[in-house]
Amino acid sequence: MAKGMNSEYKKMIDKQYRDLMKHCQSHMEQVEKELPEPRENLHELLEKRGVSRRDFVKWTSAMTVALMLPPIFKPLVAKAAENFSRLPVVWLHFAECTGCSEAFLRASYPNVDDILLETISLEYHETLMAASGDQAEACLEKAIHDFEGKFICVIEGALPRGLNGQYLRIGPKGKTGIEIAKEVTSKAGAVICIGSCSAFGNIQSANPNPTDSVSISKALGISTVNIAGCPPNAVNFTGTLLHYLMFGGLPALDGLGRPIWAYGKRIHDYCERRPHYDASEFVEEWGDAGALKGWCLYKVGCKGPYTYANCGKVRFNDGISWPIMAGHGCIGCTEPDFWDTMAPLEKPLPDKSLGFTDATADKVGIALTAATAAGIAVHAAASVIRHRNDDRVNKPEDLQEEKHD
Ligand code: FSX
Ligand code: SF4
Ligand code: F3S
Repeated sequence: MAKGMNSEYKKMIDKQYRDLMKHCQSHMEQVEKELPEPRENLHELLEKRGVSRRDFVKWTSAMTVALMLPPIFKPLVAKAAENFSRLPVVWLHFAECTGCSEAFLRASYPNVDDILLETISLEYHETLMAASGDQAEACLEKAIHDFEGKFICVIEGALPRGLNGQYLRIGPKGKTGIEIAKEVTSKAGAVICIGSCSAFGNIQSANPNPTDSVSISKALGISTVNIAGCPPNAVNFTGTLLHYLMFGGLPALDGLGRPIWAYGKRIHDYCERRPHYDASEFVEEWGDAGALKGWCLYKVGCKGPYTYANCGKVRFNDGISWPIMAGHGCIGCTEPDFWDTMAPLEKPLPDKSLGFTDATADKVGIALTAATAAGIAVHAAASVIRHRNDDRVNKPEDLQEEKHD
């Protein structure tokens, strides 16, 4: 009986994957018809930058797994990567440090993700484009006109609402950040917030927040995909764009608008120091014997148990290291309001300050892991383009309430 049920279940799963694959293939054919030819030949570029065919194949397998797809999708992931430079992107900067762009550009030994990001068809990016003033503004107007409904609007930075938005004026016409953001996002196919500033407000909105800075979703009342982190990891952005190219929709998101495939588990779950936490081996103060032995940083302020992100798995700086590996606890930079809620940075949180103890944090982790296991449903549900006013994503402020309850 149980055997019969298993084979029925397997048949059902196989069928769902076949349907998903058909959807993906037909969407990618559509992309090839509708969007301009790739600007770059990815394989030539990879070769030029010293990335071998074998590395690309390895990357394809890793990305397929990361996106929670079975191995049969590998050729489609590779195809989507080849089409990466077809996707028109308009990249806006508001109140931030540009560390997010920097983080994506500064790879000394670029991997496939870094090279893919270099190929994006950037129609407008204030920091990188040669044009300035009226010329730059004309580029922006042309891009949103030519690719209306098709381009991805990527946003770095929070929006100051104080003084009617006048803390931030940009360009020759002196438009406020809020005016520009409204204009551009209303014509975009999807809005992706890069970094915790645009996603949640970050340091700009920390107490006492004199400029009344808030996240994009709060300032404009729209839903956004939030690639959280200060700065975020390039891999999480690349994977999200690949998903968009493959399925015509954005991946399943958690209640804070973060892709579950990248933010579904806690830092604590991926941490190489976790065995020391479980064995109660803690660094008690900086530079002590425990620090030299690589013990757990919880007692010197690590917020890994409260923070959802894959930093330990994907790492930074060409995959070399990440904060905890470098010897500093996680400060919770992928969580909303972390400057206020995770402080003090060098001490553990009193158990009740986030409304849940470590035991309940574990339950949250388990619930999210269960959600990620439902991979097929995830992709199927996300196969419709997530439009601007889609209300399936909670606003960050709702989530704050939810999580802290
Ligand atoms: Fe914010 Fe990004 Fe931190 Fe900086 O632009 S997420 S302050 S790394 O640069 O927005
Ligand atoms: Fe790692 Fe921090 Fe968890 Fe310790 S508390 S295991 S250092 S994430
Ligand atoms: Fe941020 Fe913590 Fe990762 S501080 S970069 S979420 S390890």
